[in-house]
Formats: sequence, C-alpha cells, structure tokens
Amino acid sequence: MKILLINGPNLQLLGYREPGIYGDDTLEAITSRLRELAAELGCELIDFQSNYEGAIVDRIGETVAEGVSGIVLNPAAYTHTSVAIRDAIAAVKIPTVEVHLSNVHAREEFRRHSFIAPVCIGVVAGFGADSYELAFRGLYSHLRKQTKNKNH
Ligand code: CA2
Repeated sequence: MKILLINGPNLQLLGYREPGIYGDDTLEAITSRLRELAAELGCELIDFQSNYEGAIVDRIGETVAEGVSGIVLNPAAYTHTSVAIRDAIAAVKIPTVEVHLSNVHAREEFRRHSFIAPVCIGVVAGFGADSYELAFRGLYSHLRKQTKNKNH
C-alpha cells in the first residue's frame, strides 16, 4: 500500500524557526519516523514538500496513475486559501487526512476555516509532530476497512 505525505509552504523550516508554535522536530525527522511506522504496517511512504500551490496540485494529480491509496496532507497556509488543492483532492477521490501541528482553532480566526477539510476523511490538529502519526494511523485503519469491505 502506497501512502503519499504532502507538506505545504514553509514546512521545510520546521525545527529551525518558531519552535514555540511548531516544535523542534525537523521535517526530515518527522518524515523518517513516519517512514518507519509505514514499514511496520507494511506500507510504502512517499514524501513531497513544496512551497508552490501549483506543484502541490500537480503532485496530487499524479497519484492515481502511480497507485497511491491514501494521502496525509499538511497544506499549511494553503489550508485557508486554496480552492485549487481542494478541487485536486476531490478530483482524484483518494482518501486524504488533513494534518496540522498546531491547534488551528486556538489561533487566529482566519486559521479556523479550511477549504480542504470538507473533501477529507478526517482532520488531526494540535498534537505537534504526533499529529502526523495519528493521521497516518487513522488513514491506514480507514484503508484497511475499505479493502475488507470490498472483498466481502
Ligand atoms: O499547524 C500547522 O501545521 C499549520 O498547517 C502550519 C502552517 C499554518 O499556516 C497553518 O495555519 C497551520 C504554517 C507552516 C509554517 O511552518 C513554519 C515552520 C517553522 C517556522 C515557520 C513556519
């Protein structure tokens, strides 16, 4: 089972800036822990980070042809602005979990609205780097149930 991890703008700065809000783990450290978890569960993790909305849209569009089963997505600031990313997820129809390090509901008002959440199977926010693991486990469990239901 292939799972794609997508991280949006500025998340390459994780661990180097603003540890008070986003923690002190680097994106590389978070990704490598997720890769280990994926391997334990018998999955392959593919990862992608971009600061460009169009590049994220293109990457989502490639998932069907490459046989990706699910997506863990931290759209970062594009969460609150991007109809294009939302449309891309809706178009590919691949189960997607939206993930945030911070509790977006406890911050500025503009972070409380997500364009992406309505086309996702779930959202995890506020647990720092652990949000990624929780999102991955939720997605994996959803995909396992989906497979079982198809085979019965
Ligand atoms: O909490 C999250 O994961 C966010 O997606 C992070 C975004 C923010 O715009 C969302 O509202 C919530 C910001 C990512 C920027 O990452 C940085 C990391 C280190 C230093 C500065 C920015």
